This record gives sequence, C-alpha cells and structure tokens, in this order.
Amino acid sequence: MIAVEIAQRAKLNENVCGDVAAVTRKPSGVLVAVADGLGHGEFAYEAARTFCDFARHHAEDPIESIMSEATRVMAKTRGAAAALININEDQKILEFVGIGNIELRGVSKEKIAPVSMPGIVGTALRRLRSFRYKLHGNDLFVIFSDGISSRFGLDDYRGLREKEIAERILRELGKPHDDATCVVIRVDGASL
Ligand SMILES: [Mn+2]
Repeated sequence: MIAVEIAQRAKLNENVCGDVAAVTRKPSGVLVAVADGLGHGEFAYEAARTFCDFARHHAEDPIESIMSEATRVMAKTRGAAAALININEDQKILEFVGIGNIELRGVSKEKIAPVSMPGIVGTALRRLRSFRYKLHGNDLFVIFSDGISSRFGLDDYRGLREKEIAERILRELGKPHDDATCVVIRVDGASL
C-alpha cells in the first residue's frame, strides 16, 4: 500500500495558496505532482494547478516527458517550480524529476538525495535529470516546497503517522512569508 498525505497552507495574509499538490492513483502505483507557482496568490495558484492538471492527465507517461511536455501549457501561465514522483509497486521503484525549488527527502535503505534542476517550468526547457531508487519496503518520503525550511531530519518523524508527519513539518518548519506544502509518502513493505 502507498499512503500519501498532504499538508499545505498559504503565506501570511493570503487567502489562496500558490502551491498545488496532486496525487494520481494508477494500476502500477501512484504519481505525485507538486508545483509552486511563481509569486503568490491567484496567478501563482493558476500556474501550479495547470502543471498538476497536466500531470494528472498524462499520469501514465514517463515523468521526464510529462515534465518536458508541460512546458508548452505552462508557457501560458507565469510558470512554476515543479517536481514529479512516480512510484511503481510492480517494479519496486521510485522515480523523481524536478525543476526549481521542490525537494525530495527519504528514509530508506539507500541514500535518497536527488536534485532538482535550476529553472522554471514554463520558460525554455533546459536539461532534465531524473533519479531512480529501489524501494525496500517501509520507505518514507517527504516532498516539500521552498516555503518549508529544509533544516530537518526525517528520522525524527519516522515513528509518526503520515498525516501527522506532514502537519508537524508544516507547522514546525513552514516559513510564514511563503506558501508551504509538504507531502508525505510511505510505501508499505507488504505490497512489495
Ligand atoms: Mn515558494
């Protein structure tokens, strides 16, 4: 089983959150998209939502092609930082691709330290780099926008339920002056 929980809020004095996260369940597993629209407010939300809608509609495509194809629709928006995480339970792998400040952390048997490429989805696409990790069972992953301080150790949260991890990271590490999003994924060992 793949458990996914999202915690999110807008920056201080803003009603609309410019970060969007989308979870798409597929026969093979799950695709998670996280986008942080440039700036704040309505238009930031519009850009982030456009990315996540595109990802949802193309959820069966390889993540690199979703990311590169999204450039076209995103050109009509103000752009976003974005990341895609695909978990394939049959192949027991997690794949990541990111552009801009969305980070993935993981606690697993191997070191999980992918990097997002610099840039904005919606401007000319430069080089993409994707990362692929083997799942071992009971792997824990956190994806977060730059409205969350990266100064935390995921080990500290490991014993908690997914929803509680997401909410605590948001509460304890969220920056008041930026939209903040935290997505927690746990892959149960039983399903692998
Ligand atoms: Mn941000």
